[in-house]
Amino acid sequence: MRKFGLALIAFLTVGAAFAQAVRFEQNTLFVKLNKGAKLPAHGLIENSKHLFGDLYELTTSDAVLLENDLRTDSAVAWTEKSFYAGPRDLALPSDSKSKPALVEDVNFNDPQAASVWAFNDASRNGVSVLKAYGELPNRASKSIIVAVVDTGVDYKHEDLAAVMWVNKGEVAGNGIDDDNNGYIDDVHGINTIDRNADGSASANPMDTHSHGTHVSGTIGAKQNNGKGIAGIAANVQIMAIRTVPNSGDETDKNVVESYLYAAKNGAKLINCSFGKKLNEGGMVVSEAIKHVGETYGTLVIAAAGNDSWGPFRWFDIDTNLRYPASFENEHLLVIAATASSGGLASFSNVGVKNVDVAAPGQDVFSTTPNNGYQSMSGTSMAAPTTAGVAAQVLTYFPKLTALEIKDVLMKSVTPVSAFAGKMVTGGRIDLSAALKYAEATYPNRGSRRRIAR
Ligand SMILES: [Ca+2]
Ligand SMILES: [Ca+2]
Ligand SMILES: [Ca+2]
Repeated sequence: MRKFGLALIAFLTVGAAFAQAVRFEQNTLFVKLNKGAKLPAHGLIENSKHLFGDLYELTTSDAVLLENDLRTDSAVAWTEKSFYAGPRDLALPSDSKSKPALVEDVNFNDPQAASVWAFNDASRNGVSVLKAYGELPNRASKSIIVAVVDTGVDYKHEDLAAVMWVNKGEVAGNGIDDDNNGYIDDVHGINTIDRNADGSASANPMDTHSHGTHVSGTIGAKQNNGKGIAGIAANVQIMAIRTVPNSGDETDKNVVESYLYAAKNGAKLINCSFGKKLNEGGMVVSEAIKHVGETYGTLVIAAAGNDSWGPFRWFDIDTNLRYPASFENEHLLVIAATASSGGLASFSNVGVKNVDVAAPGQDVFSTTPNNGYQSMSGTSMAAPTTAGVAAQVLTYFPKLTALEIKDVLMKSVTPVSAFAGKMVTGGRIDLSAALKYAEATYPNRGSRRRIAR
């Protein structure tokens, strides 16, 4: 059975690779220069944009010809095209048969908060959200910006409008880049899919799918507003970046731009509930993740992917690579999905090297566009559960570096025997334990202590 399964998947993958290998943006080429080298002049370079370090994004009429010339230039370390991810379904419908029990003793006034089963204690397979709110650190709370790089966000949703990031230096709708960050009218974020005539990202990140809105509610839906649900994090701002088309198929160029925009504009976490099978180069996106981690203290949290089913369970992303999840990159936290019964969600990818932790991702109840609420399933939902926990820890420990917040989340997991050998930690994240671990291990990274009255 196993042998048959491998043969079949090899067949499917070869077909997919053949169809997708040639799909890249004709007008974009990334170039990494050797240290200290200058960008060579070339007639096919129409525009050059410095990204960071020795990395440039070139605009050209012919990426293939330009790459052929530049890759052998003595100034050039490597070149890479901007590849498409390939179309795919973004999330799985929830299985109504597995509807989780309502959470008991919810003390938020939000009418549907009891449907967020991740709030349960570890003994009930949750991430101890309610428990953590009963024992908050004796520290001041700082607002944390989380970038949701996704299909966009319904920033007018009744349970999200109040938690949207607002770019305070930007005046909406006046056609001017008031804060001079390179983006006109970017009040809640940017849209890298729908670009202006000059090629710059547009300003409206409205969700025309539902994926990004669902992800956002899990992280930070407004607590105690008498509406909808409660997000995991209390003091969070959602930065909306529309980069994943409704059909999947995001490009490396847009992903890199999203990461850089998020970090430069203050996001400490980037939720990345997407991934792809092919990565012909794979260097630019990984370098961007490292750059935002090292330079801005921004951690990228990525979904492990949903390829497990039937004979392909458990689908191992150490050997069947998925990107960004399979990058060997310490500035990346990769999340598997759990079910409310406590086990791994049947669709979740695994990988003892490339998957770090697990978090609730099946039957996750959250916000959808037009003031809607719905259950969805996927590692796409496990990543924002983790981002919400991370944001709530950073609220009290805002000076943690990207590697330190990753360390806190990984060291404080609840071990689950069935997860051993399937991910680095073999456990499910836990907010209560993470806050205690941060207080014990990184007290100097905390906000000021409150004075007891
Ligand atoms: Ca601006
Ligand atoms: Ca403006
Ligand atoms: Ca609410």
